[in-house]
Amino acid sequence: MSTIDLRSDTVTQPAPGMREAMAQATVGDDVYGEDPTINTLQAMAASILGKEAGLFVPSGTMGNLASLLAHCNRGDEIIMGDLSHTFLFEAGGVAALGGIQPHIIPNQPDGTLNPTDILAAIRANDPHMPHTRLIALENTHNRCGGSSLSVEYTQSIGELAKKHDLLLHIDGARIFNAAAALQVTPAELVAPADSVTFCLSKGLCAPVGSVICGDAEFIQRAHRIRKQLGGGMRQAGILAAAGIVALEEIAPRMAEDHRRAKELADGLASIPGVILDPGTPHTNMVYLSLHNDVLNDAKQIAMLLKAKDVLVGIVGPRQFRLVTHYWINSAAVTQAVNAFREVLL
Ligand code: TLP
Repeated sequence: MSTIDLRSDTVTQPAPGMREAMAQATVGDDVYGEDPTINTLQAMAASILGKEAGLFVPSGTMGNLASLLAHCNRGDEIIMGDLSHTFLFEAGGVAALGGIQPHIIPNQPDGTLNPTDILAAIRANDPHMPHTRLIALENTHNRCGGSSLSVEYTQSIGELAKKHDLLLHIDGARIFNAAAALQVTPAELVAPADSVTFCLSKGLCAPVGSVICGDAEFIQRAHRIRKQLGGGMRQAGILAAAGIVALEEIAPRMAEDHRRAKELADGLASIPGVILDPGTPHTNMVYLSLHNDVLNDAKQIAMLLKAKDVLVGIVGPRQFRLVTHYWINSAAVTQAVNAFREVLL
């Protein structure tokens, strides 16, 4: 029996066709801008996201970091959610490496930032204060259940940003999931943003990489910063080749992962001891907690599930995140639900 890995969509093995594309990729020195496969991927990504240019980077973390460093100066402030990935899980990179101060406001349960909170966080033009430079959104919002931010909401924040002379960055690690869930194009979702990072190595199944998109002048600055961060890769077209397959073949099938997440949530809903988060799943993530009657905590339950070849993400003392992806089919969903039923007996 093969292991059912629901810890994240980052665990995805390359999809069929990727290894072959990688083996056949034409490559060059990308620090010189001479890798044709990377150039193709960047142009494809920019065109899909409706931006002028793209930049291949090794990870989502570097994509966000290089974008934010390209936009901000030391002492600037970024308004971001208290549950955002950049605030919680990127090792404080913007502060440590950019001297940029995160100004944290509450994420609403649906992943949005309240415009009133944003307005209250914008600093006055006063030499005592940091300079507010940028608003950062996340779509889909990982810690808010994988929820999607709508086109209308993003537009309203884009307008607010413009009005106050601020920039807008979107951590769109899973923007293709958001687009599928909302039945809109990724370009519509990021139109108001000055920059966006999306990941090839999550639900899109590529082994490595993310792409930053924005206008050509911004991408030029991000390119230099990528080099400063040590992310200037050489014949990395081998990696980009998998990214091209991801955009052509995997991006169009995101809704399938969302259907599987729904099957998973429906199966788990009938198990005593499981409390599903309200509204879960919004996309490819199922968030759930253990009922107080369950004596084991999340770590113990995860170990019991592991013994049944089911791996789950632990996100709190009694809380789990289960993520569906290309390698989770209906049989895997059934097996995972059965495993939960057995360990929660
Ligand atoms: N998220 C990972 C973990 O770090 C939590 C996961 O398993 O979901 N933005 C968002 C919204 C993300 O969820 C992640 C990764 C990143 C950025 C960072 O991407 P990588 O791991 O490529 O640096």
